Parts: sequence; C-alpha cells; structure tokens
Amino acid sequence: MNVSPGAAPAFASPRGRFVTFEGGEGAGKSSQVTRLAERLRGRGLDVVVTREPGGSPGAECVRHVLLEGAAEAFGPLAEACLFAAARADHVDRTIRPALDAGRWVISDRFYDSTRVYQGGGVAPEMVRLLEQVAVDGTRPDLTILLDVPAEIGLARAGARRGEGVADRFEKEDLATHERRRLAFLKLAHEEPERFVVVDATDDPGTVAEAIWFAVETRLGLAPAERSA
Ligand code: Z5A
Repeated sequence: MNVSPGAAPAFASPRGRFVTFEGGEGAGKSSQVTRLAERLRGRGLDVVVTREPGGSPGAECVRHVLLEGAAEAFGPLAEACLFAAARADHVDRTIRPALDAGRWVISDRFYDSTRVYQGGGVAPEMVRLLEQVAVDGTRPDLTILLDVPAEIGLARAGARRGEGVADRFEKEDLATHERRRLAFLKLAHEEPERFVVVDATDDPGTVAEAIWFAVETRLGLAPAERSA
C-alpha cells in the first residue's frame, strides 16, 4: 500500500473521545460516569470506564497507598509524584490504547484533580511538569465539572459511607474542601473550551441531562452515533 510519510493508513480507526469528570467528594461523579457510559453504549459506542487514582493494575496499587494515607508522611511533593506515576501507568496501559482503538474513554477524575488537590502544597510549575510527563500528550476532549457546595458533597459522601472510615482526603476540613471547589471553578474559567460546569445540586436525572447535552454539543456526536 502506498502511504505518504506521516499520513494515517486508510484502515486506521479514528481516535476515540476522552471525557473526564471532576469535582469534590460526593459531587456525583461515579454515578454520572455510569449513566453517561450506559447512554453512549445505547448509541452503539464502545466505551471504557476508568478512574483515578487507579485505572490500571499498577495504578490501582498506588491508589491503595495514596488513599490509605501511607504516603502523607513523605510530604506533598512525594504524594504528587505518586499520583503522576499512577497516571503515567493509567495513560499508557488503559487510556491511550483505548483511544487509539477508536473507543470512548470516561475517567472519574484525571489531572485537574492533581492541579487542585496537590496544587495546594506543591509549586504550580512542578504540578504541570509532572502532568506533562505523565500524560505525554494525552489530554481530555471534554471535562465535566460537577459543581456542588462542599457541605452538600461531604454530607452525601458521609451518608453513603455510614460507619465506614473517611479516606485521607475526605477527612480534611470544610474550608479546605470549599477552597478546592473554587480552585476547580477557576480551572474551568481558564479553559472554557475544554470544561463544562454542571450544577450538581440538582437531582441525578437533571444532572444527567445537562451532561448529555454537553457531550452532544461539545463532541458533536455524528447522526449515525446519535440514532444508532
Ligand atoms: N485525588 C488527588 O488528591 N489527586 C489526584 O490527582 C486524584 C485524586 C486523581 C479519590 O477518592 C481521592 O483522591 C479524592 C481526591 C484524591 N479525594 N477524596 N476523598 P475516591 O475516588 O475514593 O472518591 P471521590 O473521587 O472523591 O468521589 P466520591 O466521594 O466517591 O463521590 P462521587 O463519585 O463524586 O459521587 P457518587 O459516588 O456518585 O455519589 C456519592 C453519593 O451521593 C451516593 O450515595 C449517590 O447516590 C449520591 N448522589 C449522587 N448524585 C446525587 C444527586 N444529584 N443528588 C443527591 N444525591 C446524589
């Protein structure tokens, strides 16, 4: 076959779409990731659902260390490096191969979480450097920010947890969670072409409709994809 240098071969599948969900605890990310994946699959699309920290065998091991708080004693930079290491493995083994195969990938959290959570204790230029190394050019096409006052999100997460133990991040104070909410909103303001902010205080069905509208309009589902 005659393929000009740099051109994709005719049989290569087009790259899939990469959607990330961000927001504070209890914003409804996991529930909405599931709903969106089901709706896209209902349109005949091949969808991979994943999460951070985690999403690949290596990254899931690091998740355990991070959420148990075992890395906290090493300080914010070491924690940020661990999130980056987990992300590099996740991108390499799960996200990039799926996108290259033309599949859709929906991730429950991605690098905006590092910008917000680790950005409080590590210099922004270091956070961005680690991000660059970890993602190696694989960036979301669309990021849905589920916005909810920290108090509401924490109450939801607490009700779901019941008597269970709060993780390393959940146990931080309300002011810290509210600062993170503002930090997420600032990121969305800085990159309006990538982000859509959805009011997550509404009931789950209304939130899901707002997300679907964003996905349809921002990612331009082709007619065949819509009606399949
Ligand atoms: N972290 C970090 O520091 N740096 C990083 O780079 C990354 C992460 C990637 C991962 O926690 C932690 O890692 C996270 C940040 C840090 N901090 N914490 N904690 P995780 O994966 O264990 O959990 P999470 O990401 O924070 O999500 P969550 O607390 O599980 O919540 P959620 O996924 O957003 O919500 P949910 O599970 O869909 O819903 C929570 C409950 O609310 C549940 O009972 C639902 O039925 C209910 N719910 C959901 N939507 C609604 C609405 N609309 N109305 C009423 N009730 C609702």
